[in-house]
Amino acid sequence: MGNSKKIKIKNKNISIIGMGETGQGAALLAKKLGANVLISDSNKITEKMFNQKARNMGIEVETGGHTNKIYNSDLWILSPGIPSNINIIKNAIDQGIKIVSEIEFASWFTSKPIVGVTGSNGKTTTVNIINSILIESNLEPILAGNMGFAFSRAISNDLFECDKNRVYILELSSFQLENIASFKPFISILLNITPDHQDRYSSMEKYLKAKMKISMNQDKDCHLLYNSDDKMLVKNCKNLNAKKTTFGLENNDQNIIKSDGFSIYNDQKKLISTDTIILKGRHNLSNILAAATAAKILNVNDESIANALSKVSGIEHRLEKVSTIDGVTYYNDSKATNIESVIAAIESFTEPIILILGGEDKNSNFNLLMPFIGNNIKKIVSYGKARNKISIALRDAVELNKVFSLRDAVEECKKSAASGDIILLSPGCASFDQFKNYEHRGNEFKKIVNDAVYA
Ligand code: UMA
Ligand code: ADP
Repeated sequence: MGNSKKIKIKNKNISIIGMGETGQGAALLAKKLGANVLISDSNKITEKMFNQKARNMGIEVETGGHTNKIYNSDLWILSPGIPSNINIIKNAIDQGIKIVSEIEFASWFTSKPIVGVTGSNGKTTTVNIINSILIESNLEPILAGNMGFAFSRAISNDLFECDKNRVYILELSSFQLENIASFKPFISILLNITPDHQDRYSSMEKYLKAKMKISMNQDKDCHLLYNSDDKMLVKNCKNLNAKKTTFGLENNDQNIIKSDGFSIYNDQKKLISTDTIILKGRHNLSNILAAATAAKILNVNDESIANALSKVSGIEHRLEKVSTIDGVTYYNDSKATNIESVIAAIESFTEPIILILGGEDKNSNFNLLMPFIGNNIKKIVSYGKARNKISIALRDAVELNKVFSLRDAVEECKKSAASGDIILLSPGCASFDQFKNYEHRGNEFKKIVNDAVYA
């Protein structure tokens, strides 16, 4: 639970670094708590709505560069996109300024239970499933964190009046966990650990270390729920303090919620048949088992869990069916930004796939896709900054064409597509070389596909 009200920030000078969703949420919360707030961004940002609101509230805003004002501070709140090794952070540390992540900061001001979800893949899907289940129960969930709504904003909204049954469900990235100190979820969920963000972390150990911080303050009153199919997690969770529970498709005896692939069971009792669940794919079954187990820990009854699972559907940009044109079905999986999520996508289909990979490389190893190219990958089209690297890694295993843009990639796919095939955008890279973010890339893909319908 949080350190509610123990930390006084009234009249303290707080610098908030980064004016994205995180910085804005943190600035609003800090100001409501009576701090002197400066929000500073290295880029020129013309967020008129926020600028106006900030000015009205007495928040100082500087954009287009960090000035020395940022050092006139008792506390820094750091946005997750800002890596810890840059000069301004080194300077702040030298000057003895305390630096925390926004997740840590927000957690100081609540004592309500937090369910924190981290892992390399499946976080957004799992937090959404948990949210859907808790909505069916007597609990009052709020979803926040890496899914796009800052935890500070949620806490700020609840600051003066909070539902007594409030539960915060937080999607937590490794970036957000880097600078936590006392953050203590009631339930921590570790979904899986596979290579990701190798452009920010110099080793897999460093990435794993950031993820494992989710449980560092948990004691025997807290729960740690982890995937028993994931060897790295099994090894690293063994000696942690929290009460441990597992989930997984391999059905470890310790699991509370199990599945034989056909149904999901709570102990021996059947909760739901898997063919009535809209969310498809083995990876999603794993996410569902994690979410249902968390709900059991929160004492949600079986009926509420089954009701929610029968309704929960896919999330935009995650194996999202776009259209079927001339018998060819297009899927938008723009959020697949690492190799493991591409593998999950490939394994979700038995039909022939023409796969679009590419974008901005995160120092990933595309060779890891080799064993999964198997029978159903008919062709790969690589695009964007990473197109040459992908081509070098995979061109000996399958027909592969390189193009520059996403539009060219779709056109190239079409040349080889036959009725019954799937054209799948599951890029295995970040989007930032040609798009604002993965949503922008996914929306452009859908537009390109749908343009063809009306052409
Ligand atoms: N900036 C500075 N100084 C610097 C460097 C950057 O001021 O030296 C500024 C940038 O100009 C920018 C701001 O900092 O305006 C960026 O902050 P941010 O990247 O942390 O962006 P936010 O809008 O606050 O979004 C963050 C998460 N982004 C990242 O972790 C990169 C969002 O996750 C999250 O939804 C949001 O907080 C709310 O919690 C996005 C993401 O890509 C979706 N996450 C990664 C992922 O899912 O793989 C981890
Ligand atoms: P995250 O929030 O961790 O990025 P999402 O739920 O947004 O996860 O899914 C991101 C990508 O990973 C999508 O392509 C999705 O199909 C895939 N995915 C979801 N769950 C899993 C899982 N458990 N294992 C592997 N891939 C997954």
